[in-house]
Parts: sequence; C-alpha cells; structure tokens
Amino acid sequence: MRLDFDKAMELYNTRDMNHLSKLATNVREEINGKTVWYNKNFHLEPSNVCIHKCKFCSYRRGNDFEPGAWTMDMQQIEGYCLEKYSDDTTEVHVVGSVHPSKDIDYYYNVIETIRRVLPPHVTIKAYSAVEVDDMSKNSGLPAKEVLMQLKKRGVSALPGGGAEIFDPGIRAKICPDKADAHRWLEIHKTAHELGMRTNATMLFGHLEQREHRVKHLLMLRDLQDQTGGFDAFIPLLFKTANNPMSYLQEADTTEVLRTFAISRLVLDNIPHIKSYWPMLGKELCQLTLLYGADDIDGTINNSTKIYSMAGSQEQNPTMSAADLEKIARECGYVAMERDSFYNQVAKK
Ligand code: V47
Repeated sequence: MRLDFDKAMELYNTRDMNHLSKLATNVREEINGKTVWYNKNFHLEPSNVCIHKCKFCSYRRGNDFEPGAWTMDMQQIEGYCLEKYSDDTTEVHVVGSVHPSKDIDYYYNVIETIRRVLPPHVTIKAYSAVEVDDMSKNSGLPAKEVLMQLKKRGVSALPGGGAEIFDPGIRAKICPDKADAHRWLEIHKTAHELGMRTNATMLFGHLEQREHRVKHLLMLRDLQDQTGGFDAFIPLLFKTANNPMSYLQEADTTEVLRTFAISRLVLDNIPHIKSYWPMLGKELCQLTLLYGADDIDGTINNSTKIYSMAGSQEQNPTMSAADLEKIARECGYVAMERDSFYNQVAKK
C-alpha cells in the first residue's frame, strides 16, 4: 500500500532500524532483484564560477579571479574529455554552474564539443534544471526550446541536481536566488515530455527536518505518476566543510540510512535509488545497499570536485569495476554494469 505523509513520518520516526531495512529491502528486491547497478562514467565540471550563492556550496566562486576558480574553454574541454574517456566509458555527466558572463552559446558549445570528440554511444547527461532555467532567462527562450536545443546537440538525460529541498521556507534560507520547486518540477516535466530521462535529488542534513524531506519525496512521486520520466532518485547528504553552513554537524549514519529507506518506500514509482559514493564514502555507500539503494553510480575516474571540496573522505574519487563489484558482492548482491538508461552492458 502507498505510504501517505503520516505513515511515512511514523516509519521515519521508528527506532527499529532492522524493520526499516527489511521493508526497504523488500521493495528494492521486488523492483531490482539482487542487482546493484553501476556504470562507467566520468564527470565534467566546466566551471565553478556561479552567480548563485547557495549556502551549502563549497565549490562556487563568484568570479574567475577568485582563488580556486576555473572556467574551461573549448580546447580544455576537448583535452579533458579525451583524458578521462576510455573505450568502455558509457556516460559523461556535466555539472555546470551559472557563470555571470557566459551566454547560452557557451553551454551549447560545451555539448557540441563533447559530442564531437567522444563516440556516439557515450550518453551526455547534462545540466540541472537550475542551469536550464538560467539559460532560459538569460536567452529569453522558453525552457522547452532550451531543452530541445540541448537535445538536438546531443543531451539525452538530465542529472537530478538543483532540487535541494522543495520547502519554500528552507529553500529561501539555503538557496534563495535560484529556480524554486515549481520551476524545477516544471523543467523536469517538460524534459520528460520531450522524451528525455531525468534524475531527481534531495539535499538533506542541513536546516530541514524529516517532514520537509517527506513532502519533497511526495512532490516527486506526484510528478512521476504523471510522466514516468524519472529513472533514479539520489539522496545527497550535506557535507559541511568549506561552506557558509559549516557550523552545522553532519547527519548521523542512522539518519542517512533512514533517509534512504524512507526514500525507497515513498518513491514506489521511481525504479532506482542511487547511492552516490563520492559524497557518502565507500563504507556508507555500501551500508545504504541494505536500506533500499540499488545503484552505486560509477567509476568516476577522479573527475569531480564538488564533494572533495565539501570535505568528503573521497579526495580523488575513482573506483574500478572490480571495486564496485566487490561492494555489491559483500552485501549479498550482484553488480551489473548498466548504460545511462539501465540497460545491461554485456561483459567483454
Ligand atoms: O544540487 C552541493 C549538491 C548537487 C553540496 O543525477 C552538495 O546522477 C552535499 O545533482 N554537500 C549537484 N551536496 C550534484 C548532483 C548529482 C550528483 C550525483 C549524481 C547525480 C545524478 C546528480 O550537489 C547540488 C547540491 O544538491 N551539493 N554542495 C554539499 N556541500
């Protein structure tokens, strides 16, 4: 039976972690059997210069002259893609920023450059709904047109970033100046209508309470009922180093595990719950497999800085397929390589 708000809160508040683990595992095994999915991917972070001043972000710089700022030109993007790509890579995940002086052509050029240098079987998963919203505002084009242009240039999936927490009161405190919940959901809905698959995230462990998280999950579940376009949900644990909310303590391990279990149980219509190890660390990532997670993302190839800059223990995130397979095996599961759309990739 579907969990409503009250039932979800009751389960969230239980002290019986074993019960939560069993319930979430039942659902996860009904949907995904004993499979733990992973992919061979790398991230591209073209710039960390951003107009938004999200309080949780350790990565942003306000302009290109601040220490630690970077903005790649097309030659650097080409070189970077060729350096990180290997024959078995199936996905490049682009994490943008909203640069104060780059117009929409820069974002288009990034995609065109990737498409030109990497083979066509590599999926480009690019730009969060927040970046799409800013491209739309800055260019005067409707978001639908921006998405169509990105799709035409080779984007076939959107990452789940920028969702943070939908509650307007908390959102006003942690990221007041970017797309709100309504706009984030609207852009994903439009992407789904255009045939693009997308992910969804939730940033937790900062100012929000459990009730805000459950409401966030229910809003995602409602949209998924309408479109069916979300492939995966990723609970993102707030990492506290080097950002304006560093005064907060990181959420406990049990709180992380509870949140994974409740996500699995509430989101009965989203097939995959992803545990993103560059943020959680390998050990905690492995534990989440016992609380509903069925996807451990990818090999990464030391290509993302967001979480290392925010204090993650994974300072140079890289895992081989064998490392990822071991994580699953030790939990009694079987790792399976996937492409970006959860099709099994045959072993070579
Ligand atoms: O929206 C930023 C989060 C997100 C911090 O779709 C932080 O497969 C924790 O969306 N502590 C961007 N989180 C990354 C993202 C993502 C990651 C992995 C997989 C996928 C996917 C998408 O990172 C932001 C924000 O919620 N974030 N700073 C921090 N200090």
